[in-house]
Amino acid sequence: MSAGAPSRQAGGPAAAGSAGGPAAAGPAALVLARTKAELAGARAGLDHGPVVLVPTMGALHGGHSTLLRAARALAGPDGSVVVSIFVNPLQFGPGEDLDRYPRTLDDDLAMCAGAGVSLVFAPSAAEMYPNGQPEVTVDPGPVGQVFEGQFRPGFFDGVLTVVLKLLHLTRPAIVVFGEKDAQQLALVRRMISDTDLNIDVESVPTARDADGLATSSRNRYLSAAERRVALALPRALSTGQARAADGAAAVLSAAQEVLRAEPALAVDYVAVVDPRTFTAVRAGHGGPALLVAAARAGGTRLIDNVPLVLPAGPGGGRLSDAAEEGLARDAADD
Ligand code: PAJ
Repeated sequence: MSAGAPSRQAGGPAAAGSAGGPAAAGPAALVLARTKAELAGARAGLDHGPVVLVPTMGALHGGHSTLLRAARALAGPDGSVVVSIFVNPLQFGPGEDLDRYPRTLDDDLAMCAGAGVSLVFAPSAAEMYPNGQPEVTVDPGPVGQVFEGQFRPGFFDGVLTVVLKLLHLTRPAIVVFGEKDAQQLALVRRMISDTDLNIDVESVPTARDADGLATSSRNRYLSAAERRVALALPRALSTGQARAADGAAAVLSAAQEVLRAEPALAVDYVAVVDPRTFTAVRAGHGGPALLVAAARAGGTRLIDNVPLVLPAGPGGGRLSDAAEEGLARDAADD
C-alpha cells in the first residue's frame, strides 16, 4: 500500500454492517493505516470531537471488546475511536513469545468495524522503529522494577516507550487501558502525569470467561488440561478477595492456600499491593488495594488481579511476619 493512501475496510462479516459507503447512514467506514503518514492523514479528519485511543497488540478478544465499547461511549457522538494494533518487539524478552504471538488482523478489523472504531493503526516493526532498536527509551522508575518488571526485565521500558510513541502519533484526548494489566495501568498513569501529557486515562474492569479465567490473547496457547490448572489463579484471587474484610494478611493466606492446592501451577508471585505504588501494603493501610498474581501453566504465563477494599485501622492492611516472609520468598524463588 502506498503511503498516504489508507485503505477502507468495507468487507468482512462483522465489518459489513457498520462500514457503509459515503451515502449510507450510520458510522463511517473503518480506515486502516499501516504507516505513520497514513495515520497522520486519517487523524487530521478526526478533529470534530474527542479522539479516544485503545492501544493493543491485536489478537482481539472479549477483554479488548469491553475496552472498545467503553472507548466508543467515551468518544460520544462527535468523537472517534482509534485502535492501535502492534506486537511491540521492545516489550518481549529473549525466549519470550514474540515470534509465535498470535496475529489475526482480519478478525481484529472485523471486531473494530463492528464496535464503531474509526481508525486502526497497524504498523510494521520497521515503521514503528525505523532506526532499529531505539536508543532513547522511557525509564519506568521504581514501579517498573517490581513484580512484572522483576520477572520480565525491560518489559515496562518497552511498554511505556511504545505507548508514548502511540500517544504522540494519535494525539488522543483519552486513552483506555484494562485493569487486568494493573501494573501497566499504574505506570501509564504515572508516565502521563510525570511528563505532563495532559491525556485522560480511563480503565475498564477485567473481562473473564464463564469459567473465571481472565480473557487473554495468550489463553489460546493453553491445552484443556493446562486451562484446568490455570483456573486455580482466578480461584485463588476470588477466594482471597472474599476475605478482604479481614485484612490483607487473611486475603493473602487464603489465596496462597488455593495456589498450594494446585502444584502444577508455577506461581511467580502473589501479593497484596497499593494500586499506585505496587508496594506490599503495610500496617494501617485501609482502602483500595490489589491482590495481584502471576503464574505459569505449562509454557503459558498468566497474570491477573482483583481489587480489594481493606478495612481502615489496626490490622486492616497489616501482613503477618510470616506472610511478609512468604511474599519475599515467592519473589526470590524464581
Ligand atoms: P494487549 O495485551 O493487547 O492489551 C491491550 C489492552 O487490553 C490493555 O489495556 C489490556 O489491559 C487490555 N486487556 C487485555 N485483556 C483484558 C481483559 N481480560 N479485561 C480487560 N482488559 C483487558 O497490553 C498490551 O496489549 C500492550 O502492553 C500495549 C499496552 C498495547 C503496549 O504494547
